[in-house]
Amino acid sequence: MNIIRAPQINANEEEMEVVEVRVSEGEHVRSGEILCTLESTKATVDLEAPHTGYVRKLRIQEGDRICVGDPICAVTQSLDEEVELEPSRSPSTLNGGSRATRRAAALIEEYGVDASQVEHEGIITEYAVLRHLGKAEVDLRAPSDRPAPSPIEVGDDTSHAVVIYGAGGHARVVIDMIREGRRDLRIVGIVDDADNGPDEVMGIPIVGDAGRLSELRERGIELAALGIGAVTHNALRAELFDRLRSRGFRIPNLIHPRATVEPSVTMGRGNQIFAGATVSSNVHLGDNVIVNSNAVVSHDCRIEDHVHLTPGSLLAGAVEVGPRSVIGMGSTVYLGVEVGADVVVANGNHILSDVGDEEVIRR
Ligand code: JB2
Repeated sequence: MNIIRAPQINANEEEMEVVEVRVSEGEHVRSGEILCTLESTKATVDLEAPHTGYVRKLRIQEGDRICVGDPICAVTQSLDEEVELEPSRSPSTLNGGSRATRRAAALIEEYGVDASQVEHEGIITEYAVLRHLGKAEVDLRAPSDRPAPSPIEVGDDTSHAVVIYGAGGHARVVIDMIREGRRDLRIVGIVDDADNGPDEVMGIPIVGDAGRLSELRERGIELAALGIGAVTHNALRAELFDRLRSRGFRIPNLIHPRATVEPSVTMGRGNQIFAGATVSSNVHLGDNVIVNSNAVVSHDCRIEDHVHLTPGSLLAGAVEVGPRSVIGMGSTVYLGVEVGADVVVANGNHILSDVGDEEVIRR
């Protein structure tokens, strides 16, 4: 077992902020995989897993302030291994000694909340404060002009409830795909990070930005779909997918009822197979692959995580496509060709031989 602790980022700086948590409790990580990102006033560091194993007793969440040497989590060889972490020295930012996330602490200050009255376990979260404010019938708008976060109707039965991340063109396609192909699912809302975006998309309310994902998860929403296609910046999809997973969401495969997917196809999670697409025999799709409208993936292809096969692209048999690559509209890839990682094949190309990592193929 290895206990991961907050490092000294700068001399003479004892505190830092957790800006991103990339893993969740119990998740299996590989050696070198980034666990979280920490920020001091002068620098940002990515903390890596020292060895392959399971993340246990994860203590931190986005927005926390922690102290140098505080335990962050343990990485164990098995999920059965006993783990004991000593208490953190983290800031007791609040009177009375309770710990709160940065956002929770800001709300407590803004609305003059008595932190000892906020129902919580462990660290006080933003959601715990909002729930307290709701119960206390405080006028959320009074102290500032900022509108209060809108309440999210999740309903009583959250077992088939799904949240969509993104509110643009791709989200619209994903919404229809769920409405058409996964009638068992209920879309409860959209989160989107854009400033001044719309209030709703095709009748689904936008309930806030990614900061509300943890709240949704806490309220029992287990499923999420990535509604951002980011066709010109495909690596973003990988980041956002990881963000959803690190918040503990399950990301189901979405297959349009008018796509053809042979029974011998295997796939990970979070894949999206659009109307008119064909995924043929013995194909393997990793995670978070988009097989867009009318794309064809012939027999025995292997498509790695986060690949986007855009509309009308055509892969012959036994083609391999590396992680995060994009095959442009109407492009074809010849039998058995290997396309590397982070490749972009622009629209209308015919790829007849292997393509190395990070190459950009233009017509
Ligand atoms: O850096 C970002 C970012 N940039 C854009 N971070 C986060 N978290 N979100 C980002 N977004 C979000 O992507 C916007 O807030 C908005 O929800 C969406 C952009 O919408 P747009 O319609 O421009 O793109 P899209 O990603 O939904 O769809 C593109 O990709 C599809 C595959 C479009 O070009 C479609 O035509 C295409 N079919």
